[in-house]
Amino acid sequence: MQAAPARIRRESGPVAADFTIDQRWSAYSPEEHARWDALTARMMRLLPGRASAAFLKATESLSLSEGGIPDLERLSDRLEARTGWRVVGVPGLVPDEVFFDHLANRRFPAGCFIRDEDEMDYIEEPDIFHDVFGHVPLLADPAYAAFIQAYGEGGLRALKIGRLTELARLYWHTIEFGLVREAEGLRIFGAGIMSSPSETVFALEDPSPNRIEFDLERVMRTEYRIDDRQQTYFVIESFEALLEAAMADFGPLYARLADGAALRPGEIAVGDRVLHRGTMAAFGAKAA
Ligand code: HBI
Ligand code: FE
Repeated sequence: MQAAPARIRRESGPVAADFTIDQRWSAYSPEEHARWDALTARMMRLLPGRASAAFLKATESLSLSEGGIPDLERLSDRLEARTGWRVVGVPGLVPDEVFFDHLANRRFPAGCFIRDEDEMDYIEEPDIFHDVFGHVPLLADPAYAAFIQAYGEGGLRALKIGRLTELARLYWHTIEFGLVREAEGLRIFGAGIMSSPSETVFALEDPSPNRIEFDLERVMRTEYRIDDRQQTYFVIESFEALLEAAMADFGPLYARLADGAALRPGEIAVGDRVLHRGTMAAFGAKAA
Protein backbone atom coordinates (compact mmCIF):
# COMPACT_ATOMS: atom_id res chain seq x y z
CA MET A 1 0.00 0.00 0.00
CA GLN A 2 1.56 3.30 -1.07
CA ALA A 3 1.75 5.16 2.23
CA ALA A 4 1.22 8.92 2.19
CA PRO A 5 4.58 10.69 2.42
CA ALA A 6 5.47 10.43 6.07
CA ARG A 7 5.56 13.72 7.95
CA ILE A 8 8.90 15.19 8.91
CA ARG A 9 9.23 13.79 12.41
CA ARG A 10 11.55 14.62 15.26
CA GLU A 11 15.22 15.03 14.30
CA SER A 12 16.72 11.61 15.06
CA GLY A 13 20.44 12.34 14.96
CA PRO A 14 22.89 9.67 13.73
CA VAL A 15 21.34 6.26 12.97
CA ALA A 16 23.51 3.24 13.79
CA ALA A 17 23.95 0.17 11.58
CA ASP A 18 21.26 -1.60 13.63
CA PHE A 19 19.01 1.44 13.11
CA THR A 20 19.19 2.48 16.75
CA ILE A 21 19.30 6.18 17.62
CA ASP A 22 19.81 8.18 20.79
CA GLN A 23 16.35 9.01 22.21
CA ARG A 24 17.60 12.50 23.20
CA TRP A 25 15.12 12.46 26.09
CA SER A 26 16.08 15.94 27.28
CA ALA A 27 15.01 17.40 23.90
CA TYR A 28 11.30 16.59 24.33
CA SER A 29 9.23 19.75 24.80
CA PRO A 30 6.74 20.22 27.66
CA GLU A 31 3.99 19.98 25.02
CA GLU A 32 5.28 16.56 23.91
CA HIS A 33 5.41 15.31 27.51
CA ALA A 34 1.88 16.67 28.06
CA ARG A 35 0.68 14.86 24.92
CA TRP A 36 2.05 11.56 26.30
CA ASP A 37 0.22 12.21 29.57
CA ALA A 38 -3.04 12.97 27.71
CA LEU A 39 -2.74 9.79 25.61
CA THR A 40 -1.98 7.56 28.62
CA ALA A 41 -4.65 9.17 30.84
CA ARG A 42 -7.27 8.63 28.13
CA MET A 43 -6.33 4.94 27.82
CA MET A 44 -6.10 4.38 31.57
CA ARG A 45 -9.71 5.57 31.88
CA LEU A 46 -10.76 2.77 29.49
CA LEU A 47 -8.37 -0.13 30.13
CA PRO A 48 -9.22 -1.32 33.66
CA GLY A 49 -11.62 -4.23 33.08
CA ARG A 50 -10.68 -4.39 29.39
CA ALA A 51 -6.87 -4.88 29.27
CA SER A 52 -5.17 -8.10 30.32
CA ALA A 53 -4.28 -8.19 34.02
CA ALA A 54 -0.58 -8.62 33.16
CA PHE A 55 -0.68 -5.42 31.10
CA LEU A 56 -2.27 -3.35 33.87
CA LYS A 57 0.13 -4.75 36.47
CA ALA A 58 3.13 -3.92 34.28
CA THR A 59 2.04 -0.32 33.61
CA GLU A 60 2.20 0.07 37.39
CA SER A 61 5.48 -1.78 37.98
CA LEU A 62 7.17 0.00 35.05
CA SER A 63 5.65 3.28 36.27
CA LEU A 64 4.64 4.10 32.71
CA SER A 65 2.01 6.64 33.62
CA GLU A 66 4.20 8.42 36.16
CA GLY A 67 4.30 11.52 33.99
CA GLY A 68 5.86 12.47 30.71
CA ILE A 69 7.50 10.49 27.93
CA PRO A 70 9.56 7.66 29.50
CA ASP A 71 13.35 7.78 29.35
CA LEU A 72 14.08 4.53 27.49
CA GLU A 73 17.32 3.93 29.39
CA ARG A 74 15.61 4.11 32.78
CA LEU A 75 12.60 2.16 31.53
CA SER A 76 14.96 -0.51 30.14
CA ASP A 77 16.74 -0.87 33.48
CA ARG A 78 13.40 -1.59 35.18
CA LEU A 79 12.28 -3.97 32.43
CA GLU A 80 15.64 -5.75 32.14
CA ALA A 81 15.52 -6.57 35.85
CA ARG A 82 12.30 -8.50 35.18
CA THR A 83 12.71 -10.34 31.90
CA GLY A 84 16.02 -9.27 30.36
CA TRP A 85 14.36 -7.04 27.75
CA ARG A 86 15.54 -3.55 26.86
CA VAL A 87 13.83 -0.92 24.70
CA VAL A 88 15.98 0.72 22.02
CA GLY A 89 15.15 3.91 20.13
CA VAL A 90 14.69 3.72 16.35
CA PRO A 91 13.54 6.37 13.85
CA GLY A 92 10.37 4.41 12.90
CA LEU A 93 9.71 1.21 10.92
CA VAL A 94 13.00 -0.61 10.40
CA PRO A 95 13.75 -3.35 7.82
CA ASP A 96 12.29 -6.73 8.74
CA GLU A 97 15.67 -8.41 9.28
CA VAL A 98 16.81 -5.63 11.63
CA PHE A 99 13.51 -5.79 13.48
CA PHE A 100 13.66 -9.55 13.95
CA ASP A 101 17.30 -9.47 15.03
CA HIS A 102 16.49 -6.96 17.77
CA LEU A 103 13.57 -9.06 19.02
CA ALA A 104 15.67 -12.25 18.92
CA ASN A 105 18.13 -10.48 21.25
CA ARG A 106 15.48 -9.12 23.64
CA ARG A 107 15.74 -5.57 22.37
CA PHE A 108 12.37 -3.95 21.53
CA PRO A 109 12.66 -1.21 18.86
CA ALA A 110 10.58 1.84 19.76
CA GLY A 111 9.95 4.93 17.66
CA CYS A 112 11.17 8.05 19.51
CA PHE A 113 8.86 10.68 18.04
CA ILE A 114 5.40 11.32 19.48
CA ARG A 115 2.34 11.92 17.29
CA ASP A 116 1.09 15.45 16.58
CA GLU A 117 -2.00 17.02 18.16
CA ASP A 118 -4.03 16.19 15.03
CA GLU A 119 -3.09 12.48 15.17
CA MET A 120 -4.33 11.69 18.67
CA ASP A 121 -6.80 9.06 17.46
CA TYR A 122 -4.84 7.40 14.69
CA ILE A 123 -1.33 7.38 13.33
CA GLU A 124 0.06 5.29 10.51
CA GLU A 125 3.66 4.72 11.60
CA PRO A 126 4.51 3.55 15.14
CA ASP A 127 5.24 6.49 17.45
CA ILE A 128 6.60 6.19 20.99
CA PHE A 129 3.11 6.01 22.46
CA HIS A 130 2.11 3.02 20.34
CA ASP A 131 5.42 1.23 20.81
CA VAL A 132 6.12 1.96 24.48
CA PHE A 133 2.61 2.20 25.95
CA GLY A 134 1.15 -0.44 23.58
CA HIS A 135 3.92 -3.01 23.25
CA VAL A 136 6.38 -2.68 26.12
CA PRO A 137 4.36 -3.46 29.29
CA LEU A 138 3.71 -7.09 28.39
CA LEU A 139 7.45 -7.62 27.92
CA ALA A 140 7.47 -7.71 31.73
CA ASP A 141 5.45 -10.95 31.59
CA PRO A 142 7.86 -13.90 31.34
CA ALA A 143 5.77 -16.01 28.94
CA TYR A 144 4.95 -13.07 26.64
CA ALA A 145 8.60 -11.92 26.78
CA ALA A 146 9.73 -15.39 25.67
CA PHE A 147 7.10 -15.43 22.90
CA ILE A 148 8.32 -12.14 21.43
CA GLN A 149 11.91 -13.39 21.43
CA ALA A 150 10.77 -16.64 19.76
CA TYR A 151 8.87 -14.50 17.24
CA GLY A 152 12.09 -12.64 16.40
CA GLU A 153 14.01 -15.90 15.93
CA GLY A 154 11.13 -17.25 13.83
CA GLY A 155 11.19 -14.07 11.77
CA LEU A 156 14.85 -14.51 10.87
CA ARG A 157 14.09 -18.10 9.78
CA ALA A 158 10.94 -17.05 7.90
CA LEU A 159 12.90 -14.45 5.94
CA LYS A 160 15.31 -17.14 4.79
CA ILE A 161 12.55 -19.44 3.50
CA GLY A 162 10.13 -16.81 2.17
CA ARG A 163 7.41 -17.21 4.81
CA LEU A 164 7.35 -13.60 5.97
CA THR A 165 3.71 -13.05 4.96
CA GLU A 166 2.47 -15.82 7.23
CA LEU A 167 4.65 -14.68 10.09
CA ALA A 168 3.49 -11.08 9.73
CA ARG A 169 -0.09 -12.37 10.01
CA LEU A 170 0.81 -14.09 13.28
CA TYR A 171 2.26 -10.79 14.53
CA TRP A 172 -0.79 -8.83 13.43
CA HIS A 173 -3.43 -11.17 14.88
CA THR A 174 -1.70 -11.55 18.25
CA ILE A 175 0.96 -8.95 19.14
CA GLU A 176 -1.01 -6.15 17.47
CA PHE A 177 -4.68 -7.20 17.73
CA GLY A 178 -4.92 -10.22 20.01
CA LEU A 179 -7.43 -10.92 22.78
CA VAL A 180 -6.82 -13.24 25.73
CA ARG A 181 -9.34 -15.18 27.83
CA GLU A 182 -9.12 -14.46 31.55
CA ALA A 183 -11.28 -15.70 34.42
CA GLU A 184 -13.39 -12.54 34.31
CA GLY A 185 -13.84 -12.71 30.52
CA LEU A 186 -12.11 -11.61 27.30
CA ARG A 187 -9.34 -9.05 27.69
CA ILE A 188 -7.16 -7.07 25.25
CA PHE A 189 -3.44 -7.68 24.85
CA GLY A 190 -2.65 -6.51 21.28
CA ALA A 191 -0.76 -3.20 21.14
CA GLY A 192 -2.75 -1.90 18.19
CA ILE A 193 -5.91 -2.10 20.29
CA MET A 194 -4.20 -1.02 23.54
CA SER A 195 -3.17 2.30 21.98
CA SER A 196 -6.57 3.03 20.41
CA PRO A 197 -9.47 4.29 22.56
CA SER A 198 -12.13 3.42 19.98
CA GLU A 199 -10.81 -0.03 19.13
CA THR A 200 -10.41 -0.86 22.84
CA VAL A 201 -14.20 -0.75 23.20
CA PHE A 202 -14.96 -2.08 19.71
CA ALA A 203 -12.76 -5.19 19.97
CA LEU A 204 -14.49 -6.43 23.13
CA GLU A 205 -18.03 -5.11 22.90
CA ASP A 206 -19.14 -4.42 19.33
CA PRO A 207 -21.23 -7.18 17.69
CA SER A 208 -19.69 -6.50 14.26
CA PRO A 209 -16.41 -8.45 14.35
CA ASN A 210 -15.92 -12.19 14.66
CA ARG A 211 -14.19 -13.49 17.77
CA ILE A 212 -12.53 -16.85 17.15
CA GLU A 213 -10.30 -19.11 19.26
CA PHE A 214 -6.63 -18.77 18.30
CA ASP A 215 -5.20 -21.50 16.09
CA LEU A 216 -1.69 -21.00 14.73
CA GLU A 217 -2.28 -22.25 11.19
CA ARG A 218 -5.65 -20.49 10.94
CA VAL A 219 -4.07 -17.19 12.00
CA MET A 220 -1.18 -17.58 9.56
CA ARG A 221 -3.66 -18.02 6.74
CA THR A 222 -5.78 -14.98 7.68
CA GLU A 223 -5.38 -11.72 5.79
CA TYR A 224 -5.81 -8.41 7.58
CA ARG A 225 -6.63 -4.75 6.87
CA ILE A 226 -4.28 -2.05 8.15
CA ASP A 227 -6.70 0.80 7.42
CA ASP A 228 -9.68 -0.10 9.60
CA ARG A 229 -10.67 -1.97 12.73
CA GLN A 230 -10.29 -5.74 12.59
CA GLN A 231 -13.12 -7.87 11.19
CA THR A 232 -11.91 -10.84 13.23
CA TYR A 233 -10.20 -10.93 16.63
CA PHE A 234 -8.41 -14.09 17.74
CA VAL A 235 -8.55 -15.20 21.36
CA ILE A 236 -5.65 -17.00 23.07
CA GLU A 237 -6.05 -19.08 26.24
CA SER A 238 -2.94 -17.56 27.86
CA PHE A 239 0.50 -16.20 27.03
CA GLU A 240 1.91 -19.60 28.03
CA ALA A 241 -0.34 -21.28 25.43
CA LEU A 242 0.76 -18.74 22.79
CA LEU A 243 4.41 -19.39 23.63
CA GLU A 244 3.87 -23.15 23.41
CA ALA A 245 2.30 -22.76 19.96
CA ALA A 246 5.24 -20.64 18.83
CA MET A 247 7.79 -23.18 20.08
CA ALA A 248 6.34 -25.96 17.88
CA ASP A 249 8.32 -27.11 14.85
CA PHE A 250 7.15 -24.80 12.05
CA GLY A 251 8.43 -27.21 9.35
CA PRO A 252 5.22 -29.23 8.91
CA LEU A 253 3.17 -26.06 9.35
CA TYR A 254 5.07 -24.22 6.62
CA ALA A 255 4.65 -27.28 4.38
CA ARG A 256 0.85 -27.12 4.85
CA LEU A 257 0.90 -23.36 4.23
CA ALA A 258 2.69 -23.91 0.91
CA ASP A 259 -0.70 -24.23 -0.81
CA GLY A 260 -1.02 -20.49 -0.23
CA ALA A 261 -4.72 -20.73 0.61
CA ALA A 262 -5.65 -17.62 2.59
CA LEU A 263 -8.80 -16.45 4.36
CA ARG A 264 -10.27 -12.98 3.97
CA PRO A 265 -10.34 -10.82 7.12
CA GLY A 266 -14.02 -11.37 7.95
CA GLU A 267 -14.36 -14.97 6.73
CA ILE A 268 -15.32 -17.88 9.02
CA ALA A 269 -13.73 -21.21 8.13
CA VAL A 270 -14.71 -24.83 8.67
CA GLY A 271 -13.15 -25.94 11.94
CA ASP A 272 -13.16 -22.48 13.51
CA ARG A 273 -14.07 -22.45 17.22
CA VAL A 274 -16.29 -19.39 16.92
CA LEU A 275 -16.92 -17.47 20.14
CA HIS A 276 -18.93 -14.76 18.38
CA ARG A 277 -20.06 -14.68 14.76
CA GLY A 278 -19.82 -11.01 13.79
CA THR A 279 -22.66 -9.09 12.17
CA MET A 280 -20.07 -7.16 10.09
CA ALA A 281 -22.47 -4.17 10.44
CA ALA A 282 -19.67 -1.73 11.26
CA PHE A 283 -17.81 -2.59 8.05
CA GLY A 284 -20.58 -2.00 5.55
CA ALA A 285 -19.46 -2.90 2.04
CA LYS A 286 -15.86 -3.25 3.23
CA ALA A 287 -16.65 -6.53 5.02
CA ALA A 288 -14.56 -9.15 3.28
N1 HBI B 1 9.90 -1.95 12.62
N2 HBI B 1 10.15 -0.32 14.28
C1 HBI B 1 9.44 -1.36 13.75
N3 HBI B 1 8.31 -1.75 14.37
C2 HBI B 1 7.57 -2.77 13.88
O1 HBI B 1 6.54 -3.14 14.47
C3 HBI B 1 8.01 -3.43 12.71
C4 HBI B 1 9.19 -2.99 12.10
N4 HBI B 1 9.63 -3.60 10.99
C5 HBI B 1 8.95 -4.76 10.41
C6 HBI B 1 7.69 -5.10 11.10
N5 HBI B 1 7.29 -4.47 12.20
C7 HBI B 1 6.81 -6.18 10.54
O2 HBI B 1 6.74 -6.03 9.15
C8 HBI B 1 7.34 -7.58 10.84
O3 HBI B 1 6.86 -7.92 12.10
C9 HBI B 1 6.77 -8.58 9.88
FE1 FE C 1 3.02 -2.26 16.82
